[in-house]
Amino acid sequence: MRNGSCITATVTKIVSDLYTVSSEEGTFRAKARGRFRVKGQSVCVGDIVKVVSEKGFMVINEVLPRRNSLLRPFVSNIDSALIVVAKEPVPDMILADKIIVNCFIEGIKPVLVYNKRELAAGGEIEKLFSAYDSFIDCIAVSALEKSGFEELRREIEGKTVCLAGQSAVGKTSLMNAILDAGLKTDGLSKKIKRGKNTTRHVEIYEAWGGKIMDTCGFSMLTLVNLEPDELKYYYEDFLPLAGECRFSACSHVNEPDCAVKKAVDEGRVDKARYLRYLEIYNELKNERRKSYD
Ligand SMILES: Nc1nc2c(ncn2[C@@H]2O[C@H](COP(=O)(O)OP(=O)(O)OP(=O)(O)O)[C@@H](O)[C@H]2O)c(=O)[nH]1
Ligand SMILES: [Mg+2]
Ligand SMILES: [Zn+2]
Repeated sequence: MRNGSCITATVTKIVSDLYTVSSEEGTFRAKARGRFRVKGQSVCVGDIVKVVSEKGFMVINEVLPRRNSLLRPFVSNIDSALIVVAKEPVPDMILADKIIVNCFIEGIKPVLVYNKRELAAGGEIEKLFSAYDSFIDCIAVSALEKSGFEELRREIEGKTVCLAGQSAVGKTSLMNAILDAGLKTDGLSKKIKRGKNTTRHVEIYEAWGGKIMDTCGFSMLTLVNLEPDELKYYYEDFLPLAGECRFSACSHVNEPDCAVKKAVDEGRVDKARYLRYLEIYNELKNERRKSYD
């Protein structure tokens, strides 16, 4: 690239502070100007950026406004998040519920993907899906057997998606199976039955007519900038019932004549999901209290 020339490109890979950007002009390695990190606005995979050529280096000097973004995984400008859970490690559905909330806040389509389905006992996957399939797509797949891939392809074709979830659920294994590649994967730690955080960077791959981001697994997620009483707006399974609660501002926690609680009692809303809602609600309350102390 000529010195001083400027291009618009997409960030497709970040390894520590080395960025890969792609544009019609080609694929380049770039660095980010320090001020992005200073302002707390770091660059993430999916960002559309302006890159200038300076003395033989490519430098990212502007991040264009994001259509949407997630902090965990840290990605932007996506259509859907494929939230991967598996037979092992034991699914952390609080984590999945929080990712779903963040997706709805950001206008991203959440999809629940159950991997390693060949290990699951009969009825196990259906039971887990029954709490979600009224409001999001749920698909069961196996990276090992390459099964459920027709449904998976439908979620990817023509879209930009990210894989999201705990370590060792098989995000990179799915990526490998889709690409027929040999990216690094690893098993569960025998001692703690948890993942080993094998993938250490985020990268976009192109396959099946779509763009797929493989990301780093995580186990902690704090919902930021959300009031406890706003949480209910991001529970699409509760929304149709809210009109029947006695109080229009019902948060479905302690209020009398709550239609959501009634639906839980009658088995129309999944009880475990409702109990997780209460747990997340209380977590938000505690966060808030702490910030006033
Ligand atoms: N039985 C079975 N094992 C699988 C399947 N998919 C992945 N695995 C195994 O699960 C382990 C973890 O897979 P990874 O692909 O590294 O998981 P990951 O989600 O990318 O993990 P991080 O990169 O740490 O976030 C590996 O030992 C895989 O071989 C599957 O469909 N069936
Ligand atoms: Mg991985
Ligand atoms: Zn209510």
